[in-house]
Amino acid sequence: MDDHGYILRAVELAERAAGKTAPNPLVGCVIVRHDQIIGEGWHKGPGTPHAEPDALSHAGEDACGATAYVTLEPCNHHGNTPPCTEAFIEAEVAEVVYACADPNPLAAGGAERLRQAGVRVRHIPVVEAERLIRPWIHGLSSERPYTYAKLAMSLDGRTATRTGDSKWITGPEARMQGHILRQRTDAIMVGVGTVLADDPSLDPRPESLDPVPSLKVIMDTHLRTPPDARLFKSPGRVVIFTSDNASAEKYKKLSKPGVEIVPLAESAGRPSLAHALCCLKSRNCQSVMIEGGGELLGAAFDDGLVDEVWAFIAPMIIGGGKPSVNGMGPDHLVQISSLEDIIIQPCGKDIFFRGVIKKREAASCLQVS
Ligand code: AOF
Ligand code: ZN
Repeated sequence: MDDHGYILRAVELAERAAGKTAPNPLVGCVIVRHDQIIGEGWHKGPGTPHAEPDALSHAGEDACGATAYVTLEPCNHHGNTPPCTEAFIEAEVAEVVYACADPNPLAAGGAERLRQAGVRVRHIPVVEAERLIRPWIHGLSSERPYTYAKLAMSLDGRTATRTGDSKWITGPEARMQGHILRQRTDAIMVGVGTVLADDPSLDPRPESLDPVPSLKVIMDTHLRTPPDARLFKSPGRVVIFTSDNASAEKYKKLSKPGVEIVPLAESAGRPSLAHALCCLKSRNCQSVMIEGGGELLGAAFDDGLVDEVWAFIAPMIIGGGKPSVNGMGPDHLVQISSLEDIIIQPCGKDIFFRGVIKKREAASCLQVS
């Protein structure tokens, strides 16, 4: 295996903790000697060892003279754990190869510290490693979580027919992949229209997968969520963002253990989405997936609140019907949300399309309500 291959292995390891490390980054590490992997590690969440000491603990004394491949520059600070730079120096690792520089001012400077101690250091940028930490990097400078817009739609961008018939547009493979994507995010958000139309469980995990429930979030201006909705029965806490003048009686009916109702000032007749996202950040959500419906996704795009799109596109034309993204949309093409770093893959009979929104002015919590 070459340098790139070892970094990709470290990315693969880091991915195992996707959706579990907030507010920390996903990080993976492999330690290699004589072209053999002698230790593998990844960060499993706040308070647990960083990827590097995890990998070193498996390599043991063989780490002396070895090369360590890390997806992120080793940290150089005493945080929850001691600096990873010191762990490498102590283990007498000969070389450290990292894929992304650490932009966190608290922990940065690891490469320099290692060089000073006589360790060879190389920086090899790898796009898969950069993708891994996009939500975390976003979080270092934003007051809201990184947001994914998930679309499941026909080729003409519809999620239902004119009469609302919508089951199923995408196939079982796409739905399974959708569940896997749900696991990667700290919260799954839907509008109340989707709750009323589909009664989704928003269960992030099919039974076969290891369960760590994401937060289930509903945008519900008038508290129309039925108290017996399926999403209250699946694992995970629920947050309902509502208007600050929602009915007290409905509020009482929905108040139960594991459910938090957050009244927010209205913006354009509904609780401000930007404000709701900021509230989620303060509840340790690094990433949020907005699943629908078209109204909520439209508001998210209109307000410049989407960072990345995950779309499942079914090979069918519905015509008329319900658009996957509603809202106003911009007046001119120069203002549209265009995508970069595109990935397109077949997914059963459907196509999976993923892309990152090109940067626009960030909406702030302070501009809203
Ligand atoms: C991680 N896991 O595997 C690596 C990190 O507060 P601490 O001690 O957990 O430090 C968190 C910072 O350490 C983090 O923001 C990043 O800059 C650096 N590297 N963090 O959580 C890891 N390698
Ligand atoms: Zn560290």
